[in-house]
Amino acid sequence: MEMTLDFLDQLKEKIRSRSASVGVVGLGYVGLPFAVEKAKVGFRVIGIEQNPARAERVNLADNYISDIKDEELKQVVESGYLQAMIGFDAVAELDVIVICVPTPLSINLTPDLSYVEGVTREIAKRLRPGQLVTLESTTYPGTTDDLMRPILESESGLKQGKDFFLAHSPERVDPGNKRYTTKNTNKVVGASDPLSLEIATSFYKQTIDHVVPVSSAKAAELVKVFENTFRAVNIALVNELALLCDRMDLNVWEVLDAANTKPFGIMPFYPGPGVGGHCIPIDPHYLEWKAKEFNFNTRFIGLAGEINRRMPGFVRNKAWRVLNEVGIAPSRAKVLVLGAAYKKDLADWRESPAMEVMSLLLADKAQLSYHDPYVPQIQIHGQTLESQNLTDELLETSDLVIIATDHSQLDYGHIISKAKAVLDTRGISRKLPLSPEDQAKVRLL
Ligand code: SAJ
Repeated sequence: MEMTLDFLDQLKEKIRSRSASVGVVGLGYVGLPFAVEKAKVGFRVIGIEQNPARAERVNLADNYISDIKDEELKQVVESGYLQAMIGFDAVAELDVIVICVPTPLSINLTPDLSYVEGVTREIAKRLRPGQLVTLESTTYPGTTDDLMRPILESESGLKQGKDFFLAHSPERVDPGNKRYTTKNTNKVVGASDPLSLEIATSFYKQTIDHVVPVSSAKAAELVKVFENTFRAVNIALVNELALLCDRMDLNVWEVLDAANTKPFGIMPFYPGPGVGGHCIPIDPHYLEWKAKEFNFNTRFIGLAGEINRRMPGFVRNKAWRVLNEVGIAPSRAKVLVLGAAYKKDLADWRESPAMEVMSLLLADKAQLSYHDPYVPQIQIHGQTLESQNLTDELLETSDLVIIATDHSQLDYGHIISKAKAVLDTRGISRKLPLSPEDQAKVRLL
């Protein structure tokens, strides 16, 4: 036990004095902001990134994450507190290693932990006594204890909680959120032995205002997957309501706006063209998959995913109904889609419902164009489409304008005044002072 306390005391002192060297594996929208926060307070941070272009951009302080202030990245890179490298050679010298790699889904909605497993094996080869390893990637309960721990222990011969320390602390990044950042977002930390929990909690407390310890890594993993399931299910609920309101010829936006006047016991969610991003459409299926091991069917998750995945097709059908009202066939229709990104004021168009809508429109032979101020180019059906300049001529010559992503910087009042017909899938137009003539052009989801 005294051996462990020596390692623990040394590591605690290094963390307290911020002389600990920190590795961050994966410099994406989670890893890079985390690395900058640690470097800002004086930790020496090594970013381990498999994409050479990204590593080079970090070392040139060429920022590619909109949630990071350019001058902060520049400051920590130029002062030598943050350096990116390819490969894992630095691992043996590090005191703390934080893993922030993707946890995607396979084509049939099953977890793909190949990144986590691959990184864990590389770390295991270089693991030494006195190190802390934490996993931040969103995953099913059991990944840290049942996948990572055996690899780390068997490869190194070291024991968790005695020689090295292992914890799970799920990332809680809301891309584009200007109010909640890495530093002021409460952080859950869980570990399956008390010493690992103690050291991981002290590590996170160095740069995060409020840390929430839980009793195990599994509990911490489940907290995050629950958070995203909560959103997926509630978004699906309002999407289902939109589908029903369409049948009942009721305005779902009016109903939800009125329901949200209730001062308690409700939370605003709104329908849309579907659910995008690399979290909400994906993470709940990690829990759905794991639950089957316990002969348990998480029906809410499956149903939410099914409803949310139906929305792009619903948008396409509504678009054809709008065009049909003016006698235009899909294959002859000039359709302008506003927004390719998965949600407003972001450039990320991966897993974007707008892309699914455009794909369906192309399959129906529509003459498609798009405009997105954040996304200059997209690839779809093997074609490359460029974002078109949003000119009055483009608006006036389009048979239908679909608002798929409600980027704040667009002038929707002007857009509607110039368009022939508008399908607003984000309800943005409902807040505008439109003339009766313009109001008549707009169909809401
Ligand atoms: N969406 C709706 N209706 C809504 C809310 C969202 O259609 O009422 C759509 C959005 O347009 C988007 C998708 O759902 O396409 C996901 O939006 P989101 O903001 O829920 O998800 P992300 O992936 O941008 O960020 C989320 C975090 N969001 C918030 O907490 C507000 C959070 O769930 C996670 O911390 C984060 O993903 C993550 O990394 O897990």
